Amino acid sequence: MKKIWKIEEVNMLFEMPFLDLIFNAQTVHRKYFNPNEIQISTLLSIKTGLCPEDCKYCAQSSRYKTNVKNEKLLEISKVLDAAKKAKKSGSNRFCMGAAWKNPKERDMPYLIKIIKKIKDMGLETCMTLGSINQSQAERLFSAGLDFYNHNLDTSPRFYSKIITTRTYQERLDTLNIVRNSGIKVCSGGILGLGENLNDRAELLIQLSNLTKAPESIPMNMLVKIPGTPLERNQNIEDFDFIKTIAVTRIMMPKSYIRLSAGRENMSQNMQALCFIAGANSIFYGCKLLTTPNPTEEKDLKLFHKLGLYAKKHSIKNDKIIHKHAQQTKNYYNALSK
Ligand code: SAM
Ligand code: DTB
Ligand code: SF4
Repeated sequence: MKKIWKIEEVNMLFEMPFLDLIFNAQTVHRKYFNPNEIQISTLLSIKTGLCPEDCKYCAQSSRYKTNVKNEKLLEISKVLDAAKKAKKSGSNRFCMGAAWKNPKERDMPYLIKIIKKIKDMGLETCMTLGSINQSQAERLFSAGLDFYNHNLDTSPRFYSKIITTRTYQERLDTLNIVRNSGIKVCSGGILGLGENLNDRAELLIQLSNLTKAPESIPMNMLVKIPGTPLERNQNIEDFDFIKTIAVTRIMMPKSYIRLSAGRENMSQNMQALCFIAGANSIFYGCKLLTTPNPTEEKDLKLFHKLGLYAKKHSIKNDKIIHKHAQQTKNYYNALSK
């Protein structure tokens, strides 16, 4: 039976000595996952800027004067070129984001076409388009959409300090619609918004208490965007971020946890600790939606140092990762005998 987490239990996890918490999280992680395998996704912004929403962290909200160059819906050929490149570099999922409150009916044929074409390339597909209705979700699912990303971002209490143009309930409704349509759910949050420990615990409770926990949980560290109200926020402590990953792993043992925005400002040691705490997915490629991400070369070097390899990696020509994948797979198979 599904465990319903209470706030006191989650707070107890956060209060555990760091090493005990990490050990527990890694133990849980090994029950369900190969600890050396990382799922990698590539992101592309298919419609950038001029978003009517007021998310205080976002470079793309029309309310703030940021350095983002606004762009119309990207041409289909450009989206497909980016997907081909992502596949070639070893990603197994292509995630597309649009700065919308919700997709309009006139956008549906475009979205359906790119999903079909990208699926034909043998890639998994993910989209994040804001709120969607049941009929849209069903059509995206029929086209082959594997995942829909819509983050709860933070606790219900703190949410209204960050976003006023979309309610928390609307987010929960969208997640429900996505779940019922058959599309897999990708939902997580951002740390460093100014939330307290209780807010982090409440966010994880909301995620784990959904009808079914999200298959994919992106954990973002705030990227401070000049011009947004949060540009001068205090940094979150590395250990607090790592602890949140560990608690997420314990509460949602079967979900992929993605180390998402913010890796550009994380040391390799910090990222390694996040993997030990149970993170097993990253965004791969030098750009997120509008901000920089570590280069593929830098990430491959990190993978090599840690003996990690990409899930269902399709990098046939990359000798480093291919050889290493085989070695780590053999090692893992030997261990689990
Ligand atoms: N417009 C769509 C939406 O909000 O659902 C999709 C794109 S939106 C950029 C996806 C998520 O990225 C947000 O919910 C937030 O969690 C994360 N995000 C956006 N800007 C960020 C920033 N500056 N730092 C960290 N995470 C960010
Ligand atoms: C998610 O949770 N993080 C990604 C993805 N879902 C769409 C977006 C991160 C955006 C970081 C800021 C930017 O590049 O504009
Ligand atoms: Fe718009 Fe999404 Fe940015 Fe919010 S996070 S302002 S909805 S693009």
